[in-house]
Amino acid sequence: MTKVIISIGSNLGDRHQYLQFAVDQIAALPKSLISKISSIYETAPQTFLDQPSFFNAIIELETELEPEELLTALRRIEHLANRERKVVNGPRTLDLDIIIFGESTVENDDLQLPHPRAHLRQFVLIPWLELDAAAQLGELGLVANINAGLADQGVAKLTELRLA
Ligand code: PH2
Ligand code: MG
Ligand code: MG
Repeated sequence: MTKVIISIGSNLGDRHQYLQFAVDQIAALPKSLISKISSIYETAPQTFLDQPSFFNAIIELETELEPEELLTALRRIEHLANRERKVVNGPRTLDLDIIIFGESTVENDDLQLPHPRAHLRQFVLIPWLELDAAAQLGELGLVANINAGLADQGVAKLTELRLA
């Protein structure tokens, strides 16, 4: 089994429902078991700023799938959630990104692992730290140290909503 960290995000429609849909679909993947789910965080949009705020969370998955098989499965789930690819980094019902896949490094047009922008994004780092205070992001080292070096990006834990 390989431990995988998946970032899930939504900023269109019922954001909570789309994140729960993602959890349910990921839980049903073959040869895979969800081991941890973070709280939901409401997060200010990054990169492309003129869009609604996101709900983000992190899932830890134990899987025997290959990275490319998992990527294909996650894209299918995005598609099932009515995901449309209109604007790069723009609004989406559901975005599922593999952040790390065990200690694998992958570098091709479809997939880069570890995720090449994860170290810049508190909407990934903060919920990940909730699951694992000792988390490591490949060669960049401790997630806690990376996160401490970033300026505040407006990531707020929602206490009234959760994923089951
Ligand atoms: N995803 C992006 C771009 N910007 N900002 C937040 N807060 N959350 C996201 O999930 C997000 C984003 C591209 O995938
Ligand atoms: Mg993304
Ligand atoms: Mg994506």
